[in-house]
Amino acid sequence: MKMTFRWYGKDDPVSLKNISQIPLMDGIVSACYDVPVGKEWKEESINEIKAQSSAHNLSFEVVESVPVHEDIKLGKKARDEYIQVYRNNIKKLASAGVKVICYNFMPVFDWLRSNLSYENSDGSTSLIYREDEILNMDPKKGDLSLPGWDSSYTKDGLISLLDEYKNIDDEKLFENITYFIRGIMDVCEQYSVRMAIHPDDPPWSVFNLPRIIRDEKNLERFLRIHDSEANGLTLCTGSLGSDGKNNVVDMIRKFGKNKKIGFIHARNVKVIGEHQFNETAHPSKYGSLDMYEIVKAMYDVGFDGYVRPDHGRMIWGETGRPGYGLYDRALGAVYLGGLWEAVCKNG
Ligand code: DNO
Repeated sequence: MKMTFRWYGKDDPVSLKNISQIPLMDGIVSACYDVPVGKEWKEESINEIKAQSSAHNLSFEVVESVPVHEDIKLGKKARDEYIQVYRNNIKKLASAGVKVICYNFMPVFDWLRSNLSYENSDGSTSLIYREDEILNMDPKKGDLSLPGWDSSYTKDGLISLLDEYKNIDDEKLFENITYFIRGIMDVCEQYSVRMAIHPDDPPWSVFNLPRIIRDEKNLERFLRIHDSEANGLTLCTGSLGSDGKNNVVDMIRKFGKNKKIGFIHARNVKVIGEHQFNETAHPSKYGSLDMYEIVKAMYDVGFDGYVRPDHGRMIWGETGRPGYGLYDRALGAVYLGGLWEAVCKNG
């Protein structure tokens, strides 16, 4: 496995120098974050990220994300143009040496949390999710400010977008994702790029929006759309694991064996109740997931893709982008690397 770290570019308070000093780090995961969804990325910008990371001895082989335009998810007429743009972006990224593209197919909102700085008893802060609090916020009134959300929507834009989804149920969304995948796979195969879809986070419907990338059955159905290494998963342990019914270890064994996992987001999460969870430090002791079993499953299936520690808590007085500070993620990376060394040595 190759250990990576997400880097948000020049404005990220976590520098490439910081990242390169983390033990066991092979590369970064990044993107042209300033390009609006549905627009082509510039070769110069992609190459700049590559040059900057190489200057710190870090590879740049994973992009997170190339976002999918809502018209594609909605199955609107303009989707063909946006798919063409997506194809062009895949080609440009492949030419710069990118091997894996992480993306998601969540309508409107990316990941959702009710509190971005919940104070733990030791004074660290975590991201947490309480569904009752989320449902008390009204996205149409603009009282929602969420970590993974494209905040460039105007209030009116958001209201009409949410209305458009009234006609989209799970089946329709599956139809639209099928159209998208079939529209890009030839380019991915030709350029040896692996698409790695990120699970919905949390993996259930929120605000009545359909969410389909959420459990083993649906992941299997998604993978059947096009059976190839180019059509794979970002196995995010924390997203899938926030639904106690998902068995993340089994999923890694099942999908990893068939070479369907290109990228793993490894983090722990403590399920508190139905649709309630806290993000925790990475070690098994703190959450509901057994990180040793997760890493063992990766090893047993011969996983040779990319891994990154995922959201960390804020510790030691650090401030910054929710979930994406330096310290706790760095501890997570080294912990995961330690587990990996142990399972490799034990065989
Ligand atoms: C959250 C991230 C997600 C992820 C996208 C992939 O921390 O894991 O925002 O990047 O869903 O498109």
